Amino acid sequence: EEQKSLLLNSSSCFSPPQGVKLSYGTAGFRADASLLPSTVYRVGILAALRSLKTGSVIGVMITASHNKVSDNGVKIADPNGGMLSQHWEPFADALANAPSPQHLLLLINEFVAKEGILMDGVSQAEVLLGRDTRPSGSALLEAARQGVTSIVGAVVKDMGILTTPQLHWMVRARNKGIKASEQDYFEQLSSSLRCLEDLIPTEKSKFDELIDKVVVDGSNGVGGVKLKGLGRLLNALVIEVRNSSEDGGVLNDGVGADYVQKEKLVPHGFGSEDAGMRCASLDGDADRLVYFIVQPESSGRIDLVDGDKILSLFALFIREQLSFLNENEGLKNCYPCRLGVVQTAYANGASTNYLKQLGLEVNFTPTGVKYLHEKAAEFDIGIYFEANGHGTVLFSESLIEWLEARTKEISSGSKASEAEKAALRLLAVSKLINQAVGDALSGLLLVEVILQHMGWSIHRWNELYHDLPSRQLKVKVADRNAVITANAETVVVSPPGLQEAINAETGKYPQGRCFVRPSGTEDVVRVYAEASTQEAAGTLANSVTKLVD
Ligand code: 16G
Ligand code: ZN
Repeated sequence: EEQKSLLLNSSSCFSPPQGVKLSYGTAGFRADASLLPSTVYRVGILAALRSLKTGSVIGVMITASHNKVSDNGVKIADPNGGMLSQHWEPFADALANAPSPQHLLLLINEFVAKEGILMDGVSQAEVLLGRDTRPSGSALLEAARQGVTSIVGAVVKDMGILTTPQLHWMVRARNKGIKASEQDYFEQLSSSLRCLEDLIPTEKSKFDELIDKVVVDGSNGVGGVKLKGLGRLLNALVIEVRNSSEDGGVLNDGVGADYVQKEKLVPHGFGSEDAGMRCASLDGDADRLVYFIVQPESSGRIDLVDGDKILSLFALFIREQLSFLNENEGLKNCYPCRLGVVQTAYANGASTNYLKQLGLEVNFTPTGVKYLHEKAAEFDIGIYFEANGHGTVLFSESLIEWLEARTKEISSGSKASEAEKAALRLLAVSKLINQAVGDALSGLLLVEVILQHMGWSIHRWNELYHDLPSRQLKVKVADRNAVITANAETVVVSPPGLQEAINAETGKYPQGRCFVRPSGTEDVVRVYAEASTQEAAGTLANSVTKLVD
């Protein structure tokens, strides 16, 4: 009874927008911020129920990532710090679209019964709330708080302004019983970085001759501010941050990883004076990272070093450590480590070829972090990246345990063997790189220390392979969901005949590759084409666009 009146009262303050149907897409709910208070309130309820169901801390992040500043969004972090379990997504949709408080109550009652959630008033639930720098964020955070606390026994912890990966990290840490403040996050990153720096082979540490700083575009968002905080804890690495939220520029406007990757143009705040420098760009909530090199002269063009190349760099480094690890070791000391990489159809074909040439197992999933993450978790070390710069490296529990045991035997003072150093490095990587979700800050630190380890400039790194020219287009259609795909979005199964037509077109181009898929975030069908020249990629994309239209 208490529960019922609590819910009816609080939900009457949050009426859903008229005539809008919201859906929990690949990145949670996203819309113009003015449409979202009721949705965020209801996600608060959902998070509290999820916490009751799992007996764990749950996270709610308020962000619209790389989208424009007037948009906002909300998504849930599950107990392990990953995305909300997919089987709860339909319930999220139903809650968000319930037309009245009575409907809402009915839905909740049904769902609570179906999932066997204990609402005895004694069970405790805890939800961590975070938001990015969007001006609409504080009111929406308040709505989330109202939602959570409308469930009896549920409490909120406001973690303030955070990057998305920080919130996911905190949820994961809390559920492992580890301290989970921002300070703890910074300390874990900086100490594992230091460990990797200390293990750089001396003959390779000729990094001083290279440019010793990285210049980072913070997309006028939260990432830049946090990176400055983190940077103060680092001793060797120099990070110059531009386009931080406190610099007054507009979030994601002509800046940020999405802009740099899609437009292949220099972001605001960068210019020809930066030509040849090692530059990087974060997106609005700092879960994407790309690097770039400004071309000389004022063309505004860049050489993009995208998520595929970050993945290749990580794969190369990890493969090297694994080979040291098992070199000259008896069977007893060998760990049969399964290394796998995961990409989407957007991965440049040249990157896939490169990875296969390294002898790596390359897997493909549909677009969206939840799919890549799930696949990568099947390996002892699973590296996943989207070309857009979202990705991370996952380590299995059993490998971490083995590495911990292996490194415990190393007596301090004595010289560690190559195998022992490799084990120490891998363990440090597992602590540095975010195990919950792709994280631009930890990704950046790992890229930087691997470049130092290799003694490589960004140019050397960029030369690992040459991207095939590609072109992306979008088509507005009456119903994007009429396009149904299979095989990790590489094949259209409906409407009939479309794939055959695409094949016929693609066959006309040397090294041609093309696929179409409905967007998960916009009301469009996307077309991606690759070919041996930029012109050919453009023509192929154009002609396939006409087939879709
Ligand atoms: C979301 C996804 C991102 C994906 C993008 C594709 C998460 C956290 N984010 O931003 O991974 O690349 O959608 O958008 O999963 P699209 O479906 O509109 O092409
Ligand atoms: Zn993002």
